[in-house]
Amino acid sequence: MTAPSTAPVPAPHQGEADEGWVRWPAEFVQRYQDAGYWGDQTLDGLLREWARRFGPATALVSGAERISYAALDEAVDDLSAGLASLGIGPGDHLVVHLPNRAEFVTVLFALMRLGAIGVMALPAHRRVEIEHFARLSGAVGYVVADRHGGFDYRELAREVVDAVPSVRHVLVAGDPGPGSGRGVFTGLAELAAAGRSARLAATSGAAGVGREPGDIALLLISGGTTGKPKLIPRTHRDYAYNARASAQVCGLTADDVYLVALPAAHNFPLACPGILGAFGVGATVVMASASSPDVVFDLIARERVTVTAAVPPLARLWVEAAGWEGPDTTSLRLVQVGGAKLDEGLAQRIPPTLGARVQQVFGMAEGLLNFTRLDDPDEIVFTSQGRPLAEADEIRVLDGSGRPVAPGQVGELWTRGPYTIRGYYRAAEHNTTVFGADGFFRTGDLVRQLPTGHLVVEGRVKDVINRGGENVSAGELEEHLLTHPAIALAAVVGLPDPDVGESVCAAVVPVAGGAVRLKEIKNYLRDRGLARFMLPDRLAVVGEFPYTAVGKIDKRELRRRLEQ
Ligand code: OOB
Repeated sequence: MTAPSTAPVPAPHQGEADEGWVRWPAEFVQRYQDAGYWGDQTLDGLLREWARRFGPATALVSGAERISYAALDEAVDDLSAGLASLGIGPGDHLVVHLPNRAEFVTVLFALMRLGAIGVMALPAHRRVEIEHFARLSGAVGYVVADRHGGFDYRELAREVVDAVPSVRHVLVAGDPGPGSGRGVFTGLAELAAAGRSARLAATSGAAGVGREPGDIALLLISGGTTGKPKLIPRTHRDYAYNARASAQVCGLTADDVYLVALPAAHNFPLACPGILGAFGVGATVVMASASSPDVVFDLIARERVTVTAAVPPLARLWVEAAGWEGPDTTSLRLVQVGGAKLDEGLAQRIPPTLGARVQQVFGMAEGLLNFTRLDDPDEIVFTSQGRPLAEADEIRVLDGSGRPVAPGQVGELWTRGPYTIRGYYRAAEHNTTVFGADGFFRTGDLVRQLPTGHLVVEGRVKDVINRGGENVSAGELEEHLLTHPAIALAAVVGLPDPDVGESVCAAVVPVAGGAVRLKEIKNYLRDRGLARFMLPDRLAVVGEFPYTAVGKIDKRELRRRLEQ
């Protein structure tokens, strides 16, 4: 085995400055093509093929709309012609900020068909994030819904247009509102209608503009909790593999009905296998306008949903609500859970309450995906976060000085592979700190690998609290706290302390009617055999945790609140 090189990249690669992103070296392109990971089609080219293969089958259900594969492909042609009439074309960036509705899908593919690039903002993002995405990408357009979840996105759009001069177009799903009088606001429906007329008048169809499968298809947002969110360039061919292989691991077929309960713009419901993986096999995708149990259970029963994906706090909500409501989930066969550590207790409650198998997914927008397999033993499914998707995923578990840890020991996960990026978009400086010279990506996740190859996530490198020189792993302490019968949710954070640098604060949400006190918790943990230095210094009992845009517990925000 060659010694892993984790030395920082000395300087941006040639070409990075020009293009703003890092392509795979030629040797790897060859390798991934030869091994069959990468095909020679763009994602919108694949949509054409799916329309031919699955034509009349239902591709998409959103509210009262049911759209066949053939109609979806047509709608994408119409919209892309409309976008082209605004002067939007190859290499243009647009921030796409849509909730789960049909337009999310048509916009995504229409942009690809033009060679334009969507930046996949999440509905919960607000002005600070959107302006950051728009500036960083040099966006010419901003695509929003009129209103969603009690928020008027057109008002936000006005602020963004004023603040970021490159943004010339605001495209609105629904009512473009009074802002349309100022010229920059256009309704997506009228744009598609205009595009349709133009297409019918033209002698030849508005064909794709010839982006290559190795070009950027879309920019995902990093889930990272340090600094500003990064943009993640995913190419057509790496993302197509991502979706296709994920669908295979889930045994997805044309008979499946996939429910998008998480925000569609997130990698998990978009391509793991999500929307793109479902389309690839001719399955039906159902958009949930909200992820609440009432909305989700209604859709599962009405559409006979077979597969869906959730983050752990959402899965907990569903499990608890199912206990009360007794929903009809007889169609459901698989619930994927990922995005944050799923505790074993919750994992075990999913099959009996939701009537489906659980699959743990440990993934990241940067690429690497790990899945528990459908035929893994329960023990593995409940206690591990899965094993890598691809044979060609290279995994290294390294200690702080870049040396491999002994098998089974905890270390930081580094990875490289056919769908893991080689650099963030327009982030040459930051890239030198998180990508090794050999292209390995430093995930920041602490893991240990089981003899079966499955990974167990033990926390984040930065989520270790240094209390006077002693290292307390937040993730480990959280797992112990969660075994306490009165604790529903736990998050451990370090708070500034004049004496020891950082003190250990356990924030907990008690179970309904549950009471917790620091002294009793410490006794409980001590009885479980925890060392004295692992015990929390403070206990914060809260009614609710703050959540990130995709619904993970937001520790940064929690820390900020606790510090105040
Ligand atoms: C998914 O992607 P991101 O980019 O929002 O977040 C990635 C980070 C990982 O580096 C890890 O720290 C954490 O989220 N994470 C997990 C986890 N899945 C993700 N930590 C523990 N257990 C898990 N199962 O979150 C994402 C992307 C694709 C599929 C699923 C999740």
